[in-house]
Amino acid sequence: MDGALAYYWPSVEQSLDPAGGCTPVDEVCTDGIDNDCAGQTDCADPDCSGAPGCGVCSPVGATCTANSDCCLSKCRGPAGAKTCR
Ligand SMILES: [Ca+2]
Ligand SMILES: [Ca+2]
Repeated sequence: MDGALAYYWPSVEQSLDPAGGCTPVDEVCTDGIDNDCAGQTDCADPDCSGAPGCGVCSPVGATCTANSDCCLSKCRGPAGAKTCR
């Protein structure tokens, strides 16, 4: 491209790119960036469902093995049959 186009290219390129310059890559669930350009960032992105650190938790009544499994951090009951309370 010649000098004039090279000068204007950044703004032209931006207008041509509907994602606003976002280059889709695999979502990284902990960086605060919408890596895959899908509009949801980190834990809000379905790609991060179940990812470590995304606060996926079991509701009351669900089976659990540790307090940290439960939204309310209460995993109670006999061994092997614990449920979130
Ligand atoms: Ca991300
Ligand atoms: Ca995303």
